Amino acid sequence: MEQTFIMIKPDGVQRGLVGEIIGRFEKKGFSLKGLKLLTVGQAFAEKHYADLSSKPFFNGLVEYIISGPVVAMVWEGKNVVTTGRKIIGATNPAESAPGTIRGDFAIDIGRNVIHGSDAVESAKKEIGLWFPEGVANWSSSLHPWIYE
Ligand code: 3AN
Repeated sequence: MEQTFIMIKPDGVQRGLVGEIIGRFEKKGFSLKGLKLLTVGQAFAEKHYADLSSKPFFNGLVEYIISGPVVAMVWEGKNVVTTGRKIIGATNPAESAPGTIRGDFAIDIGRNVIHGSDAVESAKKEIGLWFPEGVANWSSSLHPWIYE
């Protein structure tokens, strides 16, 4: 089954949005496979955002991500990468629809509360980076009520 990497950024943790965000993925029917709270260092953040290293906002982005603890998660389910991005909303909160996490809880693009993998391939890469120890192997007893 497909997996995605979701990270609640330092602003989301500081603002007490962890439970709200986890609740949205849980209530949708996705399964939590990995979860930890950690503060990452500069080299790690630069690795996570390597694709954006040429962007003018790169240094600010790295500073923001290392500024406090984040909640790193792996969620599993059918189409979880694409659907997870829909639950999160557009990158710029000014364009994210109400009902999405960023649409409901964020204003500034540089404080947009949450990260979600943008493709199955990047999800695999990010899960490998953030969870080198691997993730849990369990199956929810609710599956027959969620999947046909
Ligand atoms: P997403 O997080 O929606 O996949 P990306 O991968 O384009 O978006 O950008 C990664 C992160 O970089 C965003 N979550 C946001 O925090 C930051 N970012 C993107 N564009 C800008 C920008 N124009 N100014 C400041 N920060 C930005």
